[in-house]
Amino acid sequence: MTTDSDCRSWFSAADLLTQDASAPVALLGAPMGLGSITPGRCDEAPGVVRAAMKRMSVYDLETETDLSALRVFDAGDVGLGQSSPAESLAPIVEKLTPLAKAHKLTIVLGGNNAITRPCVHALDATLQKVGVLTLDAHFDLRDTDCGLTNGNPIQALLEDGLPGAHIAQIGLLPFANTQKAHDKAKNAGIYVATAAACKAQGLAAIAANALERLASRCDVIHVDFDIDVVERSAMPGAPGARPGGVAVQDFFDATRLICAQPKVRSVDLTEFDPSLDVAAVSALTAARWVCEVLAGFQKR
Ligand SMILES: [Mn+2]
Repeated sequence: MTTDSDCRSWFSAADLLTQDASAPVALLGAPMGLGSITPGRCDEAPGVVRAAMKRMSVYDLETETDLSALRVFDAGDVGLGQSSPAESLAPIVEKLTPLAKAHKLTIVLGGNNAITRPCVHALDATLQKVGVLTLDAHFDLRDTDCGLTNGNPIQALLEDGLPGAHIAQIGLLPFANTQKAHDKAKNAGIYVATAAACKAQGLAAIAANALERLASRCDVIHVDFDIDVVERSAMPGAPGARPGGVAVQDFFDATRLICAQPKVRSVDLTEFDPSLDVAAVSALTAARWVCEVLAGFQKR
C-alpha cells in the first residue's frame, strides 16, 4: 500500500488543523451554552464541528479548489465553564485578541450567539474601526435590561458604542422579529436585507453589497454566521431556524465570497445545538461552512 492510498481514508479538513501558531488562519472554540433564550447545548458545538471536519475532504471538484496546503492553528476552546454571557466577555476577548492580531483570519466556533459581542470587541477595542455583518434570521436587538442573552448581542454592541452604520444584517425572517427590533435597526442606520430580498437578488450578491458598504467605512470586519439563517428543513440543529430561511447552497456560496474579502479578519458560527441535530445534517453543514470559509480565504 502506498502512503497516499485513499482506499480507506483521505486527507480531511480536520487534518488541516495544526498546533503551529504560524498558520495564516486560526480556529478557536467558544462553547457558550448559558444565556440562551431557548436553553440547549450549543456548548457542545465546537467539538462536534471538529469531529465532523474529519468527514470532509479538502478538495472542491466544482471549482477545482484544493485546500491541502492550507493550515489552521487550532487554539483550542476558551474555558467558559458555567459563565454567563456577561462573564464571558473578558475571557473570550483575552484569548481572541492576540489570535486576531497574529492571523489573517480567525474562525470562532460558538457557542450561542452571545459570543458575537466579545468577538467584535476582540477585533477592535475602540469599536470605531470595526464593521459587523450578520447572516441571521434575527436582528438580535432585544432589550438588554434583563441581561445579556443570545438575543441581544447587536443591541449590546450598539450600547457599547458601535456605530449603527457599521452594521449590516442579512437573511432576516418574517414572524421571527418584532416591529420594535425593526424600528431599532432603521433608527440606528443598520443595513437590512430580508430573507426574501436575499432570495430574489441572491444571498451572495446581497452579502457583497453589504461588505462593500462596510469595507468603505471600516478597517476590519467581523462576520457572524448565525446558522439559524438557514431554512429549518436543512438546519434541524438550530433552535431559531424557521421554514422560509435561506437555502443551504446559498449559505455556502455567500460564505466563500465573504471570506475572500481581506478586511474580514474574524468569523463566528453560532447557534448550532448538536443535541437537536438529525442525521448529522447540521454538523455536516457546519463542517462544510468551515471548508467554505477556508476556500474563500484561499482566494485572497
Ligand atoms: Mn442570532
